[in-house]
Amino acid sequence: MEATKTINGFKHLKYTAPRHPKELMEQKSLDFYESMNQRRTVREISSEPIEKSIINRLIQTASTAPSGAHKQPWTFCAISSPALKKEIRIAAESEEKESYDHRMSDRWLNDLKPMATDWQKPFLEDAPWLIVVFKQVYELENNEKQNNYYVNESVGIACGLLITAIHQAGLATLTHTPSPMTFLTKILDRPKNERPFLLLPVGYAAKHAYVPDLKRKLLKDVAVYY
Ligand code: IYR
Repeated sequence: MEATKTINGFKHLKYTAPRHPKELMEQKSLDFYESMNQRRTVREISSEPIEKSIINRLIQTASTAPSGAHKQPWTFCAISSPALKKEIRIAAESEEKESYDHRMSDRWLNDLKPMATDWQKPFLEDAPWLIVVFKQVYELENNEKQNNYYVNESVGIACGLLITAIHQAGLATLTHTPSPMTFLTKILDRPKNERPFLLLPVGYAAKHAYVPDLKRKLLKDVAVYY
């Protein structure tokens, strides 16, 4: 079989998926599930430094995500500057205080009680790195706006891979979505085609970190077989 072929004038490469014997597949899928089942949203992050080379690789992993028409409509802003982290914390806490005090419904506040969250976000300064993920809603082609495809799905999948990569590196994160989060566009000086999508502080879990005693839904409650 040829190593390459041409379709619509584009080169395609022969693909060989890595294939495992059945028992190894059983073992690897079980091991990976058990490892991922240990992932927890951690709100207390240690200030212990993390090498930039690690952050680079986590972002490279996230950027392997599939995306609509392979547009890869994402930008990962990695912030370690204490001054910028402080600026982000001040802006986020100001929005969060308004949300907790006035914008969120009683039902919402009640649903958050098990998570023990409030408007204060010390992890935005404690974490050695903040990764702010932006989605690129359109591209500029010859000065014309061209919308990207399935942007939320694509960037959501990339964030899933990022969270997975962070966990498997032995680090902790949480999905932080201050609302509204337009202040991030300004502080990070992002171009007009980008919108903030998710903010992930990255670091070691603090030694004193506690997480709520949450239970995950069982397979029978999340899967339907036909
Ligand atoms: N964005 C707020 C509130 C919040 C909302 C949900 I839904 C959560 O699962 C957790 C928090 C905050 O970060 O505190």
